[in-house]
Parts: sequence; structure tokens; C-alpha cells
Amino acid sequence: MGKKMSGARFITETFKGYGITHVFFMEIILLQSLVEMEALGIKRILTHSEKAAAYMADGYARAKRGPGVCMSQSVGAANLASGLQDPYLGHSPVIALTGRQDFIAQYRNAYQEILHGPLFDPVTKYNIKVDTVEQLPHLLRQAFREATSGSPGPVHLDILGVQGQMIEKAEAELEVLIEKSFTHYPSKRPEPEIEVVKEAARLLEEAEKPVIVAGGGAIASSAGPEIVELAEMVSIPVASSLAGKETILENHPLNVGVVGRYSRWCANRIVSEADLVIFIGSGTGDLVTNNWRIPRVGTPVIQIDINPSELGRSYPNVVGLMGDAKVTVQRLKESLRSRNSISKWAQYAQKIVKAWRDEMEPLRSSNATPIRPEKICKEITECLPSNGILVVDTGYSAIWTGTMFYLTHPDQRLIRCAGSLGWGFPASLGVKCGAPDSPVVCFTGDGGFWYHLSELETACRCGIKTVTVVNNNSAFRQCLDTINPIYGDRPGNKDEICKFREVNFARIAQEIGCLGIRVEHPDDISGALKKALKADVPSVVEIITGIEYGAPKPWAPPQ
Ligand SMILES: Cc1ncc(C[n+]2csc(CCOP(=O)(O)OP(=O)(O)O)c2C)c(N)n1
Repeated sequence: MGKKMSGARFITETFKGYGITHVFFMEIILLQSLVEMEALGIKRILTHSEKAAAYMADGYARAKRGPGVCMSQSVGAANLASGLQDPYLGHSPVIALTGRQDFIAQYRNAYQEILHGPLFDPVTKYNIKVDTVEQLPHLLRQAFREATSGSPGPVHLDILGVQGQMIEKAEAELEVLIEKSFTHYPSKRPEPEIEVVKEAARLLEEAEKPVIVAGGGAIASSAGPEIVELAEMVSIPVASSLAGKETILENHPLNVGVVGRYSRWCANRIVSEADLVIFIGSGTGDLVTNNWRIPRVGTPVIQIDINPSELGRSYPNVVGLMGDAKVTVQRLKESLRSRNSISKWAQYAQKIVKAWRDEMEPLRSSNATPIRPEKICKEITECLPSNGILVVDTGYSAIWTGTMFYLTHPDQRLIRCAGSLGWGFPASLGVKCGAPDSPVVCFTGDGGFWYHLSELETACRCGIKTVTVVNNNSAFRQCLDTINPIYGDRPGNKDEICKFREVNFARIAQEIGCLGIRVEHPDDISGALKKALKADVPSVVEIITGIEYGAPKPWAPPQ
């Protein structure tokens, strides 16, 4: 039996027990709980918008591999829900709490109120209402279970009272019960069926040109070391999605790079030539497969996923393995007779990768002005500490870093946006809160940075010391790729739909209290990054690049 306590005390003790160290919120929500949180040492990060709060909770969750919390009052619910699209697509266990009007105010034009359920349905795994304080114990525990189980994802609790006050102020006999396995993900590691593992091992041994494609699910499961061991045993080249980039270090001879649309052409070529592809924790969506053209239709596919309904979603499986990636790959290794020596196929893959590297190195080392984005990636590669985390925004920022930035230490990480422009900067602040001992660097374009510029003030106020590298070309550069062919030779003002005023972000950052450095020459990038990494305040390193530099186009096999 529990003891008598307020909803606020229950929420706070439960958060504390589940390891929550920070909550991200827009006022006014669960005020009494926020006061209790101060007493229990949970940091309260007040943001400038609900969407930024959701992105911070997402970054926090991905850094910690556990749940992150964001909250807003009733009128902020739509903004908060919009911030859940990225964690939903990126499989991140964000727990979103909102307030909601009392029953008596419903269906009579209450101020600031719309229905919340439909807003959250498409971006959550679990979307429920809390109507009484007595429901809190089972619903809050269920929220943690749902968020961290299987393929992780956001959940939403709509709490009675515009500010959730009707639940947090009420008292009842409540028992705080912490279920340790749901304080992190994977919450459970399901084992695959052993007969199916043996069948997969047999096919792998028979394949002449196998390739692994590791996705975000491989990272969620911390399966990187097992995947590399498996690859080494049978000489399998390893490609990854952007989310799976941490699977294998840059200099590993079997690494062929990020495949798909935001990709290296060498990875696309090798995966399209494979005679067996093993997808591990991959959504097999359009981005990682370059619109389902790589691997080629008809290529035999083995798929490993914790969610059985993913097996065969886009590529029919010759064998589908339901299980945790780390455990399943381990079982696969145990079922194989080791081959060990590097195969002809792997040697061929190495040759193609080398050709890609030889082509890109002059761009990565370029001393051109305006500065090339490839050069920024090389400098970040060289300056990122061995335990550093690079957080990257979407679009070109994802292409540049996915292809040109190299992970060189096993403890380094790359955490990527699942597609919502502007996510990178606020998410990096959450990442730093979730991994306070790791240096955190964010790579964003100026277009992405504009979205949540105001959060520089949050970073300063809350002492969240990150380095934000802004690739500043005063434009939505990626959009030009689409705009140019439509304009063709037609006269007109393209700039109106993709260019911005030239702005000095370094000066804005300084005004707010950050370190701000503006870099216009390639020789100055390294010094600026080093200074920023050592600074005792958040910093912005703004690097002026040229709008003429387009990112590499994805290679696809002739149709
Ligand atoms: C929420 C959202 N709106 C629009 C887009 C489409 N989009 C993708 S990349 C991009 C331009 C990004 O510009 P910037 O951050 O400056 O980087 P650059 O392309 O200049 O390197 C846009 C508008 C998106 N991904 N997400």
C-alpha cells in the first residue's frame, strides 16, 4: 500500500526514481511538481518554446539511452506535439506531459483549448488522459514502459487542469514503484528463434558478396561491437544509415560508409552489387535505400528487428529474425564457422572506398575561400575529443556530416536529426544535459539555426556548454537544388524563395552571453573550434561558406 501524498510529489519521486535529471518545459505547467523537483535535485530547463523543449528532451533521451521529459500547459500542446515528430521518426522515448481544461469547461468554447488527443496520435506510441490522481501510478509507469520498450518512441499524458494542477494538487494513497528495466532502452533484449538464426548463418556462409546495412536500431541496442565482430568473422563490408553511423569506425577496413540518399557513392555502389544484404535495426525507408533502389529489388535480404512487423516491410526477407540486435548478432556469430581472412569481395569493396576517399580528400583539405563545408567536416573530425558527441541537423547538414565527418574513436557519437529542420541546436542542448561529461558539438546550417536561436539564452542561463558550428551561407542552400531546375532559364528572383540577409551570428551570440567566433578563412577553423571547446560558456562558431557548394548527389544504379 502507498502512503498519502500529492500528485506532484508522486510525479517527482517517480521521475527521480527513473533517473530523470532534467525536465524541459514551457511555463506554466505542473508548478507544484517543479517546486518538488528542485528539492529532489531535478534540473528545470525553462525554454522559449514548447517545440524546443520537445527537441531538448529528445536529445537528452538519445544521449542517455533512456526516457526524456518535456511539458507544457494546455495552450502549448499543439506546439509540443509538433516537436514530437522528430523523436517519433527517430525512435526516441520522449515523455510529453500537457495540461487540459477541467471537465466543466469542455465543449463550451473555453479559452485556449482544443482537443489534444488527435494532435498527439500520429507522433506517439501511447496517448492517454489522466483524469484522477489515483490513476497516476499505473499510467505513469505504463508511460515509461511504452516509451522504452520494443522500438522506443514518444508517449503523451494529458493531465486534468490547464496546468495539470487538478492532478498534482490532489492527494491519495500512492505507491512509488520503480521498474529498473524501463529506466533505459532497450528495456528488454528478446532472443531470436535459434532455428531461424541457423538458417541465416547458412545463407551468410554461402553468400559471395554479403553486405551489412546497420540502422538506428543497431545503435539503440548498442550492437556496434557485435556487428563489427560478425563482419570480421566472415569478411562482410558494413554500410550504415546516418543514424547507424556509430556502428563502425571510419578507419575500419570493412567500413563502406553511409548508404542511401544522404550518402557516399562508394556505399551505394557496394550495397547495390551485394548478393545478400543484412539489414540490422533499419526502417528500410526511402532515405537509407535511395528510394528503395539500393539494394536492388530482388536482392536476397536477411532482416533483424526487435519489432516483427518490420520484417519484410520494404524488402521481402529470405530470413527475418525477430530479436534485440545485439543478442541476435551474437547468436548469429555463435552459429557461424569463422572464415576470418579478408575475402576478394571485401578487398574489392576496399578499393571502391579508397577511390571515394581519394576523390574527396582534396575537398576535405581545401583551402578555398569562401570555405567549403567539406573542410569544416575535416576540422571537426580532427578537433572532436575522443568522447565527443556530434549532433547534426537535417538536409545538407546531414549529408555533409554523414559523408565527410569521420568517427575515429569508439566513444565518439553522432546523433542525427530525423528530418525536422531546426532540431539540431536545441537537441544538442538536451544531449549535453543527458551526457554532461561529453563535449557536445552541433553542426547546423544558418537556416536550421534561425528556428531556435532564442535557445542561446537558455544555454547561457542554464550553463549548458555546447559548441554550435553554423555553416553560414545566408541561404537554404539545399533548396536551390530543387529551385534551380524549375527556374531553368526563366528570368525571375530565385533569391526571394531561399536567401536570407547576411547576419553575424557570432555577434548575436556574444550579446546573449555566449562565446561567438566568426571564421572567414579555412586556416582559422581549427583554432576557433579548440577555443570554443575550452570555453566556460556556450559557444557559436560561425563559418562563412559559399552558396556555390552543393552536396554530393546520391549514386543510383542505372534503371
Ligand atoms: C520542418 C522542416 N521544414 C522544411 C524542411 C525542408 N528543408 C530541408 S533542408 C532545408 C534548407 C536548410 O538550410 P540550412 O540549414 O541553411 O542548410 P544549407 O542547406 O544552407 O546547408 C529545408 C528548408 C525540413 N526538412 N524540415
